[in-house]
Amino acid sequence: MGQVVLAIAESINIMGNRSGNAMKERIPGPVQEMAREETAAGASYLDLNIGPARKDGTELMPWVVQTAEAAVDTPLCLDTTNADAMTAGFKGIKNKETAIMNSISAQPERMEKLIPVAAEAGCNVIALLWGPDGMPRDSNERASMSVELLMALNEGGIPNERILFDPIATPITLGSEQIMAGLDFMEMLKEIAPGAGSTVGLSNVSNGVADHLRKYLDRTYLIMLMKTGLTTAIVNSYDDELMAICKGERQADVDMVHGMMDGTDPDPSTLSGISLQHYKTYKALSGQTIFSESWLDL
Ligand code: THG
Repeated sequence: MGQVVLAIAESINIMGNRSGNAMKERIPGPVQEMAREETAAGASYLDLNIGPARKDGTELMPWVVQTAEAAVDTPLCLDTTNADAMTAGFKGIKNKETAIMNSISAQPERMEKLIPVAAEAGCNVIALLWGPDGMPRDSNERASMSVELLMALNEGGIPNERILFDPIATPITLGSEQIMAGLDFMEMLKEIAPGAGSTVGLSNVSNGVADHLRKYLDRTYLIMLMKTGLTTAIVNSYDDELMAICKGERQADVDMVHGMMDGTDPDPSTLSGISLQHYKTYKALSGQTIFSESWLDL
């Protein structure tokens, strides 16, 4: 078995077909079925994403938490931008210490409200690189924002071992430079926050790309991030191939892509199937070929 990435399953969310309506109507069945499916697929955490939930977040988050906990023992990842809903969710949760707070960003009012809640719960925290003016623009801004978040979290009593940094992945449609800059930051993070973990919402990279093609980008991008030591990833656990990569079952593909990142260039005529998909997708993600939706056919 090779390098492993803990999977945070993303599909229980307010935008989803199956889960969205169930959450709004408070119907436990679909949420619990999905919690069992994601767990069976090998997820280490279940993301429970209620979005901003402006109207009823303080009721909805505890309901989703308790509904999931009644079905599975899998650790939960509470995902909302509503700080009051997050606080309410951690009040009602059974397994606080194994849970993840998703997320605390570098916005003063979010840090002030949520750091004490996380410290009290003793949970893990995703530190999201998102500030008062949105996303950091370059690696300097990323570094200073991560230091700012780290200091505030440490001062609030949350040790590095409890923090997962999320550099926020950018879509390939915005260009490969941004993607490679995100990977550079992941390397810097080891020195900025020794002992801290990391996470990335993989599907951000394929945002805006035709649905049937998205999984190829997400899979290769995960392998690229693994070279930087990524510890967790927010994934579609219904993609078996992606889960196999997370579980360390695709070491040959991992070795090939990591070799390409170090400058080796395999002969594509010796590749086929999934390894050829990784080869072509790496070339597009790294900017060696120009990205278009026909990148796999070329
Ligand atoms: N970082 C952190 N948290 C995050 C993100 C991140 N939470 C939200 C998001 N990004 C990750 N979650 C999802 C959930 C669903 C989808 C993508 C990301 C998704 N769903 C399919 C769709 O919309 O086509 C299917 C929906 C359905 O079930 O119908 O793409 O980056 N910290």
